[in-house]
Amino acid sequence: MRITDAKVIVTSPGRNFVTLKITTSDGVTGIGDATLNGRELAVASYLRDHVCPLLIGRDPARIEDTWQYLYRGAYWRRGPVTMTAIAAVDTALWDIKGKVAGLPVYQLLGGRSREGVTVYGHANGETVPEVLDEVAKYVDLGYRAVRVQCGVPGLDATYGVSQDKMFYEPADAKLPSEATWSTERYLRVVPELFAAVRDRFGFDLHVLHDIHHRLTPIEAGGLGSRLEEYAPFWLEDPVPAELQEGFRLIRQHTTAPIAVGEVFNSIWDCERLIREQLIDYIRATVVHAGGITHLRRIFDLAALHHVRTGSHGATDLSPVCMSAALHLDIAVPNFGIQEYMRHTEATDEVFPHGYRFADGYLHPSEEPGLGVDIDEKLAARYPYEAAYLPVNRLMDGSVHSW
Ligand code: EZ4
Ligand code: CO
Repeated sequence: MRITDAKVIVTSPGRNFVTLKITTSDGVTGIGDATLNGRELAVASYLRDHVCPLLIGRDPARIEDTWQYLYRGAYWRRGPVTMTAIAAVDTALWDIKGKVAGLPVYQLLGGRSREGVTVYGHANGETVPEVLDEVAKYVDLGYRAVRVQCGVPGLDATYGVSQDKMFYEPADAKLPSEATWSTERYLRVVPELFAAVRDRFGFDLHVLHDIHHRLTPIEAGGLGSRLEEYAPFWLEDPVPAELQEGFRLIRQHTTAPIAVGEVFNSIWDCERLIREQLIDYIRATVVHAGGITHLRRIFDLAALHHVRTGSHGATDLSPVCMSAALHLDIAVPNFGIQEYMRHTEATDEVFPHGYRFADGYLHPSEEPGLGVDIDEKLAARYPYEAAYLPVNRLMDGSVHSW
């Protein structure tokens, strides 16, 4: 069997998605997510212009060899664009392998380690009482874990807090919108939010919070220590993570569990974080960290160092990525939790999928392969629309960490 076709599909059913579809000489198809929020067309070009021509004629069964060929062969290693492109190929080849074997991909990864994949939803609101009402909706839906974010008093907009409640889309403008940031005000409101959530919902619910890389290590350590009495499940992205050593300082000041990695694209972004046990959850994803093959490698390293998984699962990761993530989540020994921001109906129609939510868990599809498809006719009805994430500035106008 040989690869006979590889094509890139860009579609925007409510938001942009890039998908790679590979076809074999036996007529088997596989798909992979290649969406990089706000830089979608760069990955589409990387695939179309530089990768698809190399795939034609290759044996689709050789997943590891193809990964190494694309990673080492390009000479230019790593980076979000490259690794997202490689991820798309890798994911599509796992999909094909599953279909050829007649097995869901998680069976090829060693089979089930658990009955379901615990997910967390996003509860956000401008004020603390608004957030509490949102948390209540998730509890009613059966969620066992909820991320809480609230507006910062005195700031116009806060990243992570949306107008739409049950569907949240952070890439909100054709050119980046701008928001103002104040660490002092933020640090005052978060403990109030946690106190109110624990007061109303008790301690059985897992409560998560995303700092979006906004603090310094010492600020994050201080916040973590003040939140410890509310038993946060994790504090996500406390600081920008280019400097892995920064997390050591956080560790010296708090036992609040730390999660990081949604912007990581290779094992080298987290090698020290994991090896020195500076984090508790690694949030790298199938789509941005080199596909199932490379993410499995990261997760295995993490397993040796008491680090559990907690993959990113926002709306800019398509149902193709979510399907792939669930096959890994159900199989790996050190799974922790999976983020789950539900997609809109338009997105779900373009990407019909077999995974389902029940009692706070997501369950991967039992179909051979990944159990997800793309409706190309429908996809063609939604052309690309430029959309970017907002930029944050401090009160004095300087650009702040994302
Ligand atoms: O900002 O997916 O934890 N989730 C998040 C997301 C990310 C977006 C970036 O593309 O932080 O909302
Ligand atoms: Co995040």
